[in-house]
Amino acid sequence: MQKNFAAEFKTLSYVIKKSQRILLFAHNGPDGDTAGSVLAMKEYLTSIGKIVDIACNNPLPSFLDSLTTHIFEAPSNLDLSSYDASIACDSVERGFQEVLPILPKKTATVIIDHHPDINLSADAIILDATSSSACELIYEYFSSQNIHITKNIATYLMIGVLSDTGNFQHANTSTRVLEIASDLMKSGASFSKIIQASFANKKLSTLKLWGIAFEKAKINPKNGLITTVLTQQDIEQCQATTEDIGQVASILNTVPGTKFSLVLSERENNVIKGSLRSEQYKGVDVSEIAHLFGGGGHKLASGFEVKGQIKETETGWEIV
Ligand SMILES: [Mn+2]
Repeated sequence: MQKNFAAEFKTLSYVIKKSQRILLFAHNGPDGDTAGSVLAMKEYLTSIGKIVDIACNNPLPSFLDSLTTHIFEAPSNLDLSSYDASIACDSVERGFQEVLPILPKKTATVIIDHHPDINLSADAIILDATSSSACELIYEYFSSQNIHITKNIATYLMIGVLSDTGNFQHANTSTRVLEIASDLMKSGASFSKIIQASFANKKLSTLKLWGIAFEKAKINPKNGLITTVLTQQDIEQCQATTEDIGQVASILNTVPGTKFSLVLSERENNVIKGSLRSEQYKGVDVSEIAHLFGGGGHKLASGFEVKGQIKETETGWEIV
């Protein structure tokens, strides 16, 4: 974290103090960072007597089943007018923008994010694109307020840090990230349990889907792009889910001689998701490509969505 959030942290602390009912929001297609963030927040807020719900348009990712008993509720199942405060954590433009206008004026709103180019307004915005994860920012908040980090909180924050740094492999693994991880381990976060649940726990359906993705991968020697596609049919054929696609772009990006990776995958409602990855030493800013397609993200990890379907041809594929 490079910014000084003393004022925003003070506002967040005040909002929490004055609120009885708090709504946490996790982004669509929840990953380890958004989930770890809202779970850590829920654990803390509940411990100080608040009534807390977690809203998300999708259920808790199944890889977290062994690490938590909390659940995610669909926003439509909650009385959105009943909360004193709402805190959205990570990639807030994936879902929270739909909830914000529905919340009553009395509801205080807070955004905690590490994605650049966020265009939502809220009563407090804690946004730092140099942070590895939303969980890193929440850790900084807890430590600024001398909030005790329990074993569960430590585990949840560690899930986000590990998830967004690719187990300390990506360029966002700063010395601060390692200090935080060390402190979280001292507080009882089980590194091996998280790795086992989230990274080392690959179902056969996931591996089969990866097999299809790797089989189809192509390298463009002109620009160093390694790319592949996954259709809805591929996903169904392996009895996999869209959750299983998450790591494909990062793995392709490890192929020697490539500069960046792109995975195009068909989602529901005629949407194609593009996931882009690169590494610091490769010197490519993938967020520039994501911007061309109306998406966004970081220099080394970005995404976009376009309408259409993937049509596979003899020479490759096209979007129709
Ligand atoms: Mn994140």
